[in-house]
Formats: sequence, structure tokens, C-alpha cells
Amino acid sequence: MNSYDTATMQSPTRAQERGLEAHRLMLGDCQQRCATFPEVKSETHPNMTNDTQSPEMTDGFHLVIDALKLNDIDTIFGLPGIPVTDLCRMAQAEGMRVISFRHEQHAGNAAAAAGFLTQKPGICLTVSAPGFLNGLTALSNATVNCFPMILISGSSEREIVDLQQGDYEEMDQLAIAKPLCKAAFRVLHAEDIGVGIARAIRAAVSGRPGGVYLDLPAKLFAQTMTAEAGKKSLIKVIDPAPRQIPASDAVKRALDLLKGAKRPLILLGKGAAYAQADADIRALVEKTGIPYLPMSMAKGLLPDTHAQSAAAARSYVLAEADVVVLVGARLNWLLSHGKGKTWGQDKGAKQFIQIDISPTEIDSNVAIAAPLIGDIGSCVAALLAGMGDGWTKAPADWTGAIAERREKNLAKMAVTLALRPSPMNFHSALSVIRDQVKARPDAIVVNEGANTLDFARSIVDMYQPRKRLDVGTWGIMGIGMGFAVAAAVVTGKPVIAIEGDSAFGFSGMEVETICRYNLPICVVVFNNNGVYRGTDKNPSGSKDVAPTVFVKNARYDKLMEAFGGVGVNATTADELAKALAEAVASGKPTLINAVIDETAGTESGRIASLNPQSAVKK
Ligand code: FYN
Ligand code: ADP
Repeated sequence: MNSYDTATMQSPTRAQERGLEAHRLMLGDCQQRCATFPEVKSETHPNMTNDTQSPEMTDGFHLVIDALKLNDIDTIFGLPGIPVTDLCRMAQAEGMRVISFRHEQHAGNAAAAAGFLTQKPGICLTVSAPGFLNGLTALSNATVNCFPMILISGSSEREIVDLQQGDYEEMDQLAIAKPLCKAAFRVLHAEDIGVGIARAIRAAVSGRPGGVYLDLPAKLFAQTMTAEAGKKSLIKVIDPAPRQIPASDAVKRALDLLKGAKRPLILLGKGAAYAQADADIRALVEKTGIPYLPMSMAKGLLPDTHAQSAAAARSYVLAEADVVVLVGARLNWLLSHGKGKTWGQDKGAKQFIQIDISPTEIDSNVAIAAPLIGDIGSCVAALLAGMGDGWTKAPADWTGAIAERREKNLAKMAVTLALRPSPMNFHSALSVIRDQVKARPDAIVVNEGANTLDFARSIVDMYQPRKRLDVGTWGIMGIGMGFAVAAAVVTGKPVIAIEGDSAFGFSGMEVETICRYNLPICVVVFNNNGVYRGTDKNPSGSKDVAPTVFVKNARYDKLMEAFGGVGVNATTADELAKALAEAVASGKPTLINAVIDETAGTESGRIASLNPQSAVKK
């Protein structure tokens, strides 16, 4: 019997009562059906208890936990409540790490980040309807970003939900989740829990990773079966993300195209970071001598200080390159859809080699001359093998022209970063964080905001793979504390969360979670008194402040102190440097309120062009 003993419970919770009642009804239903159709008995519920036998029993609660553990899933991010409170308790009692959040969206974001970092689906557990919906944004974001996660939500009575008779937290969650994630399943019988979890794991991590929804109705949890049959019903998923070897003619096509390139470029996306093929990716870059551009979450796959990094000459290389090798990066809005001015539309057509696990990604925006479909590890290994030893390095006039521009930009940036204005601006504050990350390259950086994101992306160099987590494909705000908690929990490394003051607000209450689990997270809030900046005025004459303005001179550090963490108000770069170094060294939960010049930000950072402009002048 599992170690969580129901005899130790004080009195049944509402969830248990509902579950037991459901169980009684189900047994009654089964007995009735079996009486009418005797042959159904063994087929339908072969392992149900009856009054004359007392074999060791298990139930839905324990089968869910056992199925996860059997598949090496040891952590649940979630929020307890009807009908999953006991599931949280029992999972903890059974040795799983259960990290409880203050809002499901952040638990979901944590699960997504855990999935990205570990290649195992991160688990988010929520209550029904509203809890499920709160988790759904994270599930959807995970799917868009190709992060594997499973949102497991309890749900209300199917019979009542389907007849819309008004159950507690009534919602047809499966139907709602389906279009917003990669796959969605519901389990109705305890003996199907093993299959349900196995299908969810496979769907999350195989092929293009993504979010999976698993609907577990309340009555499932208390359904019982013999422990032996229960154990047999579980599935250990073998090879959940099978390698996908590229076709040899596709490899040859790609190499032939690359061979003729005069101005080749490698573009590394977060798919390349996820793939954990770090050594081969580095070998590909170094063997070919091709300049590379990392997308934000691919920073650190090779150190940002690498001589072949073209990050500081971004516009130049995108416009000038003739053959571009996309490695786990999509030609979406972040890459101007592969066309137009950014890609040097007047300079002749680009040719793309695209490495991706998803065949339908190819040609989604522009024609791809050489698609290479497979997992990145296998594709890059195949390219390396096909190149042999005599591969000619990228032309020197091309790499030289890039180096010249890069050095110019780096020198210009160095001058700006050395300035110590008062109050601090984004550059001076970020230069401090840049130095700290250089000193602790194993630290994980979480980054969200507008200006805080855009400046940090180019200023804070990364040195190791998968050390940068940010707003990703959607440019979503609110991932901050969820991602930070996951990073700390799954890696045990120090985490530095670089947060715009607006972005921080979405998940700020989770500093209590950070303190409760005593996680080595230092949150740096770039406080410039508002969204983008704090200087907007309300032109109407009413007493409300402008929509982008917050309370002036707020002390976010006090929020961390309220829960026993360390709070620091930093008004100079020196104060920020000291507080940050102490936080990273001590591992104590810390929040630094970095006071930034309220005039320093620009509207929407570097993506202001996405703001529609009113044609009406009033
Ligand atoms: C980059 N650059 C540098 C360096 N690194 N200069 C000096 N030193 C260093 N280390 C240069 C680089 O060459 C670019 O200049 C410029 O800095 C910006 O580089 P970045 O940030 O890489 O490129 P860019 O153009 O901003 O990238 C486009 C983008 C990016 C769409 C990929 O903006 C992005 O990821 N945006 C996400 C925004 C988001 O999601 N926001 C959340 C919502 S905010 P040039 O070469 O001269 O161009 C809601 O309001
Ligand atoms: P970025 O935003 O960094 O450009 P994207 O999220 O747009 O990155 O692209 C990631 C791409 O990587 C997706 O198209 C996805 O299908 C692909 N991908 C993810 N994991 C793998 C993998 N293991 N092998 C191959 N492709 C992968």
C-alpha cells in the first residue's frame, strides 16, 4: 500500500466526499450493468473491489502519482484546491517535489520552463474551471514556444457539465483546451490513467515539443482497483522523443548549397538550445568558420564573446548573407518573416537551409531551398559527417567585414556601459548585471519587460547553453517569477531575474513562493515608474494618472522583505553591484529595487513599429 494512509486523514474533504460518492455511484452503475449483462463484469472493471475480497488496493490519486514517477517525473508545479488538494499532499508524501504557487499561470510558466530546461514535460496541476483557465495561458505559451509541458486539471462531474446543469466550477475544459495546445486527453477510468499519462508525455516531447492538456474529472481520483492490476496498468514510456534522422539526400542538398555560399550565416534559435546538441552545434560553427547569430534564448550556446558571433552586427548580416542556415529558429515576426528590408530585399534572394523537426514549418514564410527535417542533434551530426575534414571555411572578406562592424559596435557599447549617470539608466544598471553574469556564468538569467528586455538582450552576455529564459515567441509578460522558480528548482543554480517594473507586476506575488522555498533567486526590478517610462501625462485634466504611469518611487524591495527575503533599494550602480554579488553568493531570496531614470525608456523598446498609429489628429 502506498505510504499515504487515508486513516491519518482527519475527516474527508469535500473532494473526497465527492470522489467517494462518485465511486459508490460508479460501483453501483457497474454492478447494475453487470447484473444485466454478466459478461460485462470482467471486461469493464476487472479489478474493482467487491465485498468478499480484500486485496491490496490503489486508487486514482496514487495511480496518477505512480504513473508520473514511473516516467521519472519528480516535480509538480501547481496550486491546490478542489479536487486536487489531496493529490498535491499525496504526491509530496510519495516523495515528489510539489511546488505550490499563488496563481496557476505562474505554476504553468514554471512547468513550461522546466520542460525547456530538462526535455522532460513540466507538470502543472490546477483545480477546475478558473484554475484551469489560469493555467491555460501558460500551456498555450508553452505550445507556441515549443516547450514540453502537461497541464493536469481536475474537472467537475461530466454528467452535470455536459448537460450544463450548473456544477461547481462547471466547464468543458477538454473542448476549450484542444485548440490551444498540441494535444488534449481526458481519463475517465482509473485503469486508463497509465495510458493517459503515457500519451500526454509522448505528445509533449516527441516531434516538435509542446503543451498537452490532461483532464482528470474529480470522480476519477477515488476510483479503486487492486494494487497489482493498477501497477500493470501503468506504462513506462520507452524512447519518448525518438531521434529523427534526416534523409541523406536532404543532407547532401544542404551541403551543396552551403558549399557555394559566399556570405553564409548560421542562425541559432531556441530549438537549438532545447536540443542539447551543444558540442556538435559548436563544432558546426567552428569547423565552417561561419558567423552565427543567436536568437535570444540561444544566447550562450556558444559564448556571446565568441569571435564568430555576429550579434553586434545583426542588421548587417541579415541584410547581406546569401545562404542562411536556420537551426531551430522559425522565420516568424522576430525574424521579419524572412523577407523585406531586414533581409536586404534589394540585394537578391536569400537561400535558406532550415533544420527543424517539424516538416510543416518549412516554406511557412518564404521558400526554403534546402529543408533538413529531423532532430537537431541528428541533423547537425549528419552535416558534420558529410563535411568531412576538408571543408573550406567561410570567405575571409565576409567574416572580416562582420568583425569590423562588430568591433565598432562593441567599442561604442563599452563607452556607454562605462558611464555612471545619476539616476541610473538601463545601460549602467545592466552593465553591473553583465559583470555579475560574467563572474557566475552558471547563473540563469530570466528577462522580461520592454526596454529592460531589449537592452539586456544585447548587453548581458551569456556564456553557457540554456542559461537565458525570456518572453519568447509571443513577447509575453508575466513569465518572470514562474520561470525563475523553475530554473532554481530544476538546476539549483543562482537565478537573476531582470524585470521591468511593469513586467514584474504580473507575477510579483510569487516572491512569497520564492521565500517559502528559500530559492536562490535575485529579482532586479528596473523601476522607472511606469510601463516603458514614468513620464506620461494625462492630457484630460482629470486626476487619474496616465495609463502607463505607476505609483512614483515605489519600493518593490519591501515586497520581498514582507516574506522574510532580502530587500535592497539601489540608487547607484555600486549599490546594485554590491547587492547583486551578495545575493548570488548567499543564495538568499533577494529583490533589488533598481531606481532607473524615469525618462530613460522608449515606447515598446525596439518593437515600437508594431504599435498602430492613429490617422486622426485630435
Ligand atoms: C547586439 N548589438 C550590440 C550587441 N549586441 N551592439 C553592441 N554590443 C553588443 N553586445 C546591436 C545589434 O547589432 C543591433 O544593432 C542592436 O544592438 C539590437 O540588437 P538585437 O537586440 O539583437 O536586435 P533587434 O533588432 O532588437 O532584434 C529584433 C527582435 C528583438 C525582434 C528579434 O527586438 C526581439 O527579440 N524583440 C522581442 C521584443 C519583445 O518580445 N518584447 C516584449 C513586449 S514589449 P543593429 O545591427 O545596428 O541593428 C511590449 O511593449
Ligand atoms: P527562436 O524564437 O529562438 O527563433 P523558435 O521557437 O522560433 O526559436 O523555433 C524553434 C524551432 O525549433 C521550432 O520550429 C521547433 O519545431 C524546432 N525544434 C524544437 N526542438 C527541436 C529539436 N529537438 N530538433 C529539431 N527542431 C526542433
